[in-house]
Amino acid sequence: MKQKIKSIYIGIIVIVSSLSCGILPKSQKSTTSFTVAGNCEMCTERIVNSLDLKGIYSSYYDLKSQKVFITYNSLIYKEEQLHNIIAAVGHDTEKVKADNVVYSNLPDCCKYRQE
Ligand SMILES: [Cu+2]
Repeated sequence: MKQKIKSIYIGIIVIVSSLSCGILPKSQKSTTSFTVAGNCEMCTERIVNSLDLKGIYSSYYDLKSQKVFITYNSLIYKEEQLHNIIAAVGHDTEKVKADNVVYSNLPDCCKYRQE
């Protein structure tokens, strides 16, 4: 009898630990921050809006320190993709440079590169 109860307990432990160890699909919440060039409030808005995507839970851009902070689902995005998303709207990141054509189309107040 005692042996039976013991094996039930072990069964429960195995089920619970396999659930939490990823046999079921799960969302993987990750946080990152990296340098992004910007110049004004419009840049802040543009950067944050570009990250308004499914699988990105929150984003914040600090103009003063030129840093972006992102909480995202790492099963959907790799960190490099986040760099590409921001560069695509015209802002250089520490890893990806924005396309010159996209950059030149930014309003003058947003031109952060030194000529
Ligand atoms: Cu701007």
